[in-house]
Amino acid sequence: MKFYDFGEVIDSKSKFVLFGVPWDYLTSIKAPNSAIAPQKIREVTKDLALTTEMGIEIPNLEVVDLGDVQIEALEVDKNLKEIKNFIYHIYNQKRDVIPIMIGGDHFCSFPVIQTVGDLFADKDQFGILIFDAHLDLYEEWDKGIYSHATISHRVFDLDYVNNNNILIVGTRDIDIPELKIAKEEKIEHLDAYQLQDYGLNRYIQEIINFFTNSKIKFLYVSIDIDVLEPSIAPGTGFAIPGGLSYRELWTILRQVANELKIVGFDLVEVAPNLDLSNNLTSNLAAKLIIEFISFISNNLYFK
Ligand SMILES: [Mn+2]
Repeated sequence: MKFYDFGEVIDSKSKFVLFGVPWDYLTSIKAPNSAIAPQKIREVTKDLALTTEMGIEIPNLEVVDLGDVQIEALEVDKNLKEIKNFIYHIYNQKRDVIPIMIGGDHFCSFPVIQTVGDLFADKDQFGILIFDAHLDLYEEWDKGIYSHATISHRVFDLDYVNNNNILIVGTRDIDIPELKIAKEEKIEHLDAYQLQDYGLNRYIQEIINFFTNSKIKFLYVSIDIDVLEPSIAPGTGFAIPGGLSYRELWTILRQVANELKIVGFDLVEVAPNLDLSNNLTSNLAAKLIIEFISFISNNLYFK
């Protein structure tokens, strides 16, 4: 089953190339299963309607679903290489496409961000926006420097990433060592509670201003599903109360896609075995992905 039955061949019209990373070895929960999320999120799309909320016909969006990267759970270095090579393979077929990764745990985002960033010519204009309940800024966690709780730190360690081009949004479960690192390195985060304090419009403006003040024009967006309020996205390993609503995140993505050029995005940490029996979290993930694609298309086509 492909995501919304999209084709699997990149051609001259392709704009978005979606792929799954079925890998959850680097999570720290005891019963991980985000590895099955890529397939589950594809599966639920067969029962979802074929227009976006704003009336775009989904089959008209130029999306290709290349399937999943070959993963051997315990082979960390090999998997990182496989993921990188998968993206090289995409760009070799068409350079100006937008890669979309469905995880897997949050560490799956690291090789994707690294590859998209490494290959991006104008690094001064490249930024990273992460939606997450957590900072994921531990230096090491659980299995070492590679963990879903260290992903933001590993991204921050990339030589073209600094506190002017990475922003973490929706945080509300920050551990003491992470807060210390964020303060020392001046890594900016907009906490979930600030959305209520500021109101949605100012919150969005804070996000956009952060990047435009740094002259960032091109953005990679990483969405950890746990940024959302767990009552609407229960199928995830670390359910932290006080998250964003679906509509708030939808509105933020809509505005961000309008103001900045999105060069890649991912959605991670959906755990289908922890979901409700009506697949609420997988449905929500599929909707968010297709809605975000439609917002980006709108910007590509009409600006
Ligand atoms: Mn995360």
